[in-house]
Amino acid sequence: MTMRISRVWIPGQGPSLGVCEGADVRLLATAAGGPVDSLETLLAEGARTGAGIRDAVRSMLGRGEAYPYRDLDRAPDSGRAYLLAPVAPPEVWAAGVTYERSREARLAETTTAGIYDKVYDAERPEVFFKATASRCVGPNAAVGVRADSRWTVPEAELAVVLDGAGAIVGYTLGNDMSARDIEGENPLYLPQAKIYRACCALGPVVLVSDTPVERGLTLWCRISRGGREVFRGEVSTARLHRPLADLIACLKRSNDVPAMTVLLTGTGIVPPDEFACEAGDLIEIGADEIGVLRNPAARVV
Ligand code: DO4
Ligand code: MG
Repeated sequence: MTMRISRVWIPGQGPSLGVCEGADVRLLATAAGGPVDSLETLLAEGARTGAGIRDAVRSMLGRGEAYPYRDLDRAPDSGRAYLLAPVAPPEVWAAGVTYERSREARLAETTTAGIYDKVYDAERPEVFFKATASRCVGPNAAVGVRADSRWTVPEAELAVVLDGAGAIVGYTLGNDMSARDIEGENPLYLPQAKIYRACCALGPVVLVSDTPVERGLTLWCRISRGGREVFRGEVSTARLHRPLADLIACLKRSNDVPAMTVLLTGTGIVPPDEFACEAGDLIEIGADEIGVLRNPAARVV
């Protein structure tokens, strides 16, 4: 059984969690009628009762107001209700070169032959620090293209939300915006290619599931310019070259994982080498089970 949990900005109140029910999002409310403001609060409630996150949700449904999802899926405006990133992660980490397509793309951009081939098959995966909550944006907010990059692309990725023990709380979609020119010039520039203002988009919801879903999703990415599609690609997560459990285990090696850490699992969709993202492009990343994460791109200085 699955459940899709969103986080909604409510004017005059602040963030509130909601659950997708058909075409609506129903807000969760405590017994006292107050909002449930984060996934962390929900997790703590599930742990307190011992019943888990889904039973915690069930006990909080029925009291909250319902909003049509399509009315929430709009650009942030504090005067109206809208979708926030479903989680505010203290840390976002990302795995790299986990799909054959990503390996190919890195080989094309790099001046340092050999490193991407080696990491694809090595025992140790590439896992790097990507972002903090302050550098992440939610649905419909602008995602960043560095002012000093001429070749930036979105990377559509399955993202997992982890608890403090590193167990999977749920799944969402992530955009690991990447400056291919900066990364390609010298691998030591990877942090600059990857970490900057609005470098990561997350959402639209967190999928909570009884069973692992990470091998059975089809992720797609569409980029439109001036209302016209300029790129579309898709990949099955079955093509992920490493078990997700191995990526999480690597992240946890000699490292504490704060609750609500997000791990991006790498991209299997890369636009052709001649494509560079421009301000105003609309980037959509989707999976049937999770929804569509839609963000315009903007230059960040
Ligand atoms: O080594 C570069 C980053 C790779 C990456 O982000 C990916 O494969 O998704
Ligand atoms: Mg990536």
